[in-house]
Amino acid sequence: MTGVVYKSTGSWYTVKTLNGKFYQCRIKGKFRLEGIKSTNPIAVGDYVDFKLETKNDEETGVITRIQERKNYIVRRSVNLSKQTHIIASNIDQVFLLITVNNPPTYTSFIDRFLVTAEAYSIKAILLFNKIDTYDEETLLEVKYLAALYRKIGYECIGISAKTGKNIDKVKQLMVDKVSMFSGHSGVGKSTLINTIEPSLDLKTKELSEQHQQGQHTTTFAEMFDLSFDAKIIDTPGIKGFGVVDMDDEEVGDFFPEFFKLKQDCKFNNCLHIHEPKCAVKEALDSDDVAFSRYRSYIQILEGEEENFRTDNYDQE
Ligand SMILES: Nc1nc2c(ncn2[C@@H]2O[C@H](COP(=O)(O)OP(=O)(O)OP(=O)(O)O)[C@@H](O)[C@H]2O)c(=O)[nH]1
Ligand SMILES: [Mg+2]
Ligand SMILES: [Zn+2]
Repeated sequence: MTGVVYKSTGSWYTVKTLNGKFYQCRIKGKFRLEGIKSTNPIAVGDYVDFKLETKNDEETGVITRIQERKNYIVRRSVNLSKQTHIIASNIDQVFLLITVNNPPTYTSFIDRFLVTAEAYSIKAILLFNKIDTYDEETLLEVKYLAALYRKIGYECIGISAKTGKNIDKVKQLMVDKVSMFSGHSGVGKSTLINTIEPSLDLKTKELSEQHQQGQHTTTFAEMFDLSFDAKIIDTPGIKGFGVVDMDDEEVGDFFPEFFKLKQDCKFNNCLHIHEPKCAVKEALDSDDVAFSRYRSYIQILEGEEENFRTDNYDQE
């Protein structure tokens, strides 16, 4: 039998077959995919083959094979620096939810996220959420950031999961696709999914409550079928983002605005740091490249970790 993984809780996987039936499946013994060292061998979105077992009148499945992944998005595990955690696979696009405050999302985080999406060729869309709560000054900041990222080529939408503002635009983008929702804990991923599809009634939580417990509200990634021919993956909030290992020369290629300028640099292997006649540095001086983007680039090159604390992925 073949199906798609809709949920993974560590040892059990919820798999939906092509004719719409759900099975609880597990893996037996060691199950490793060649080439990827990950803390989880199977992720939400994976297509798997499995065989059925009946024990005590209960039918469960044993996964025998993972079909090749079209793509996947990972975050590097904090404790095991060489290991990665696959958040989800076979996704068409990823929406990054951003809040300017409550909680704050910094450009270093946005940029790391975008680099990861570029590295895996996954379309990324930026959603600036909670615009119903912002004062004029904060709205100006949203406008500034949206203009910055639009100029690079990323679609940006200001939304309110609470009032429903611009949610129709988000829905339009989702039709016929598998979308993943990502962002810090508390930015409103689950709230947005509930606004899009109220019948799902996902658990959401006030920020103050979250802090008291030091817990994320959503603890496992999960895929849902929506009523308008769309699939959505809700994920637990991520705090820090370790970009997957990549060569220094590669990093700039995942900043689309740097990549476009690269051909004008004097050296074709230019790292845009100290080299003479560097088109990226020139664009930085004339404000055609944003300083925050350049700073994120240097941080990634220097291997600086973002404010890493443990999050749910490290406990799985
Ligand atoms: N005012 C306002 N509040 C919002 C909006 N979106 C979400 N919230 C609130 O923000 C809080 C956190 O929302 P959640 O949906 O639980 O956040 P999450 O991103 O799913 O968090 P994790 O599951 O922990 O990763 C809740 O109290 C929501 O009601 C919005 O657009 N406006
Ligand atoms: Mg949530
Ligand atoms: Zn250069």
